[in-house]
Amino acid sequence: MIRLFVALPLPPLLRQTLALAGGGIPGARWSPADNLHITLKFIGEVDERVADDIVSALDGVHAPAFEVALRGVGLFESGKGPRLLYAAVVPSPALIDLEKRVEAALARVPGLDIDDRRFVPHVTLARLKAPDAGRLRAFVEGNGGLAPPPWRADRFALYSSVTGGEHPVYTPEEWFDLEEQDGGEDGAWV
Ligand code: 2AM
Repeated sequence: MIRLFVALPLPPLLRQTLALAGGGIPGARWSPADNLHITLKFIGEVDERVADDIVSALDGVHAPAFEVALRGVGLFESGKGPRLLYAAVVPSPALIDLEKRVEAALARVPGLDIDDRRFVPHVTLARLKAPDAGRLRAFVEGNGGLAPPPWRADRFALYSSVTGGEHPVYTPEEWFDLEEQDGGEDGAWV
């Protein structure tokens, strides 16, 4: 069995910058730079043969390359309080379109039961367990204006995830190119 998810990578320099901004909140487990990405679809544990079918399905995803931007930070809350600190991703039409195309491709793979949670594009900066409330608030307020330079997403990947250590280890197993349009505007293909 292999644990998989589909995601957009972040440029290495941006990953380093975000990782360096972390720290100083007791109760926060910060993502290492290598782990920073934008999940398009979480798949979960599948058999290796199903993984081959997933790669074939994702090979059939055709979508344009597009600009991606991060804007500010936010918190996902559970009944017990904040669980996850993230950098928000500007939800451009092209990004939402890509997520839909990935979802549609995976829906055609027999034996997959993909979660259909609402797509809230984000980059997980830290997982939280009883975080220091004052420090967390200060971080969220201090980074409300986070706006690093946008970058061009020109490929996405099928990542494997190995959990159990201090941090999960994410490895791109297959890359899928997004397509450059000749002289066209950014945006969803019709
Ligand atoms: P998260 O960072 O918001 O927790 C690999 O686990 C990636 O898939 C993570 O970015 C994680 O998102 C995302 N993911 C989505 N649903 C998940 C789930 N049910 N279990 C684990 N990871 C999930």
